[in-house]
Amino acid sequence: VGIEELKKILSKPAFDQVVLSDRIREKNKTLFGEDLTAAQIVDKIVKGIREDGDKAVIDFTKLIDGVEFSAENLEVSEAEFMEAESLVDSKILASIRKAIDNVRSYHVEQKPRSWITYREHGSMLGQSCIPLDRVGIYVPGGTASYPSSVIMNAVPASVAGVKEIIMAVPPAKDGKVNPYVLVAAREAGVDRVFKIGGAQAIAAFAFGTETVPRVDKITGPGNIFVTLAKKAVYGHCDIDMLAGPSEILIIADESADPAYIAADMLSQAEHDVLASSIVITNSIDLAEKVETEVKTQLTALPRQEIAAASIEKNGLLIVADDLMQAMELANLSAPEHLEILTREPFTLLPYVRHAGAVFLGAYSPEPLGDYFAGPNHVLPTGGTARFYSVLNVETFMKRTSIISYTAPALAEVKDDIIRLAEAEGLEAHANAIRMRG
Ligand code: HSO
Ligand code: ZN
Repeated sequence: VGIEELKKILSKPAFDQVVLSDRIREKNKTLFGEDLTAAQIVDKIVKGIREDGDKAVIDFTKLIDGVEFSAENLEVSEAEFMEAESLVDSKILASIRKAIDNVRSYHVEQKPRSWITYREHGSMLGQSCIPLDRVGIYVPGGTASYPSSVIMNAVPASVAGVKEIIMAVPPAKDGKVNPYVLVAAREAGVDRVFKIGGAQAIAAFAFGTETVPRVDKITGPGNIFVTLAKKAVYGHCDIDMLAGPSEILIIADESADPAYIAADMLSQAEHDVLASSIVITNSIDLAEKVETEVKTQLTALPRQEIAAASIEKNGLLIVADDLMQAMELANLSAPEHLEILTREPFTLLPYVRHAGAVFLGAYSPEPLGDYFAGPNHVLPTGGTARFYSVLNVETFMKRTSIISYTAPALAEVKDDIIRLAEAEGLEAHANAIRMRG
């Protein structure tokens, strides 16, 4: 395709239309007794939970997850945590702990400081950074139940100093939760875990129920129902971002190893059929080698079916005129993950305008960031890196202004303020100033 066409393809938002697969649509038709759009389903769930609290949570959990809970066992009990601990492999637990240490020490660097400046006549101005009281972390279930995502949400919240971190995760058919998810939650500082999935969890977080306390902010990835529910409750509480399927964009020149590129593409592709993996290179030779490598490596993957479908639908190999054009196209796409596999990757870094996270050089593959290096893996997708940031400590804090003037400091500025108040026709404002001086 031509360059203009390509630009259009790359800059198209990834989730401006919701297309449910036939399988999901059929399933929902049976569940709800009518053919509803994703937004209508979410609306029904959010309204139900806002009005009926626990009762609606229990009913929807039975309907959607096929699990019958009473209000008492919506929350993961101490016994369940202990069972989870007994099930986990000690080596994996040790790796979880190392990952938490790395993520914690990276995020400690981000912590904003409250500040105060002293002005003339002894007046002061400042800003205090205050952690949120309570946040709710959503962790998806099914094949995407990731202990690493628990860490990536809980650790920055704990570094921020959030008073209470609660979490929701959908129960499996047997009413249980992945033991690694539970252990990671404990290790990373989560206070309470609820076995609630999808839009139900988001609504319970936003409005509170008899069992689930209302939160101030909801973070964490989820499927389209979770994302639409976050959009629906925004304003009742805050949310981190609207997240879509995972993406990687790799800029490579002829010095890059095609096997590394193929492996990194497939590491995204195996997440989801909707995940996208794009390579932009200035070398036709490399592009051809990558294509062959992807085919070879695919055959050995346990999640081959998902990865192959993702590559087939959303994989792109682009040959650009040069690396600067590659960079321009990458910025248009604003990918979640940008890998730069060129001879001198740092020379391109200043041109990166829109990307969730940048991985430089052959030895910084994306899974290093997914699990271990320390930076967060909750990143903006679908082109929203144009305006969203990676999840960070400030996601869990807010800022408050501090103002303290003395009599001489106010006297010096009173005429200006009175003039501005009068210009706005706000006499009471002007009086509040006049009275003091
Ligand atoms: N690449 C995913 C995060 C993840 N990978 C979790 C493995 N586990 C989205 O950034
Ligand atoms: Zn990943």
